[in-house]
Amino acid sequence: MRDITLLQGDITTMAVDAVVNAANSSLLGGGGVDGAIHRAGGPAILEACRALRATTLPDGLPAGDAVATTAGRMPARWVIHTVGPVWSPRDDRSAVLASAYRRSLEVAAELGAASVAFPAVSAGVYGWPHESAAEIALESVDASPYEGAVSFVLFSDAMLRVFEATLDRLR
Ligand code: AR6
Repeated sequence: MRDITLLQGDITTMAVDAVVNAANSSLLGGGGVDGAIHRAGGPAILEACRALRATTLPDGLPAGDAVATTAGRMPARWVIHTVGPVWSPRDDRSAVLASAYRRSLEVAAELGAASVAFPAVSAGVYGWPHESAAEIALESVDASPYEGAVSFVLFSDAMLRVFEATLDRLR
């Protein structure tokens, strides 16, 4: 496995080139990490998202894709907004979640970002079971050709432990 750093904390404080936002397709804000990023970065992020909606993304950002904006007042330079799938017990949406990670790292490479921090995409409001969310996250990052540094910043100690156990198992 490639080197992946696991940390517990608030992603909005991270001094990395790009922080990834677990957004929704509207790109116009929400709760969870999305709300925290917009609060910490200030109005410049929403302004940039509105500009995307007015130009290249009139229908919003589809699940599994990613797009970058300024990080406003956060220490990071960019926010890479991605949209994870909503968990479904009937429908296997794992490929969409994997795509959210893969596309985020493609955008990071296009930006020239040397370091990227991810939250656990889809593992909050979108309801993805934590062990599965961690496994898809770590495997997708491992499979990506992105050459920069990748970290996961998990909000709770419990989620950090899930990611640590999963990483141990995959190694
Ligand atoms: N830093 C790091 N992780 C965080 C932070 C933070 N500051 N705040 C929350 N988390 P969620 P989703 C964790 O719900 O499931 C939004 O309303 C959180 O504990 O933010 O992809 C969007 O607008 C969880 O482990 O994202 C969408 O509508 C993880 O981040 C919807 O929620 C992801 O939880 C997206 O849902």
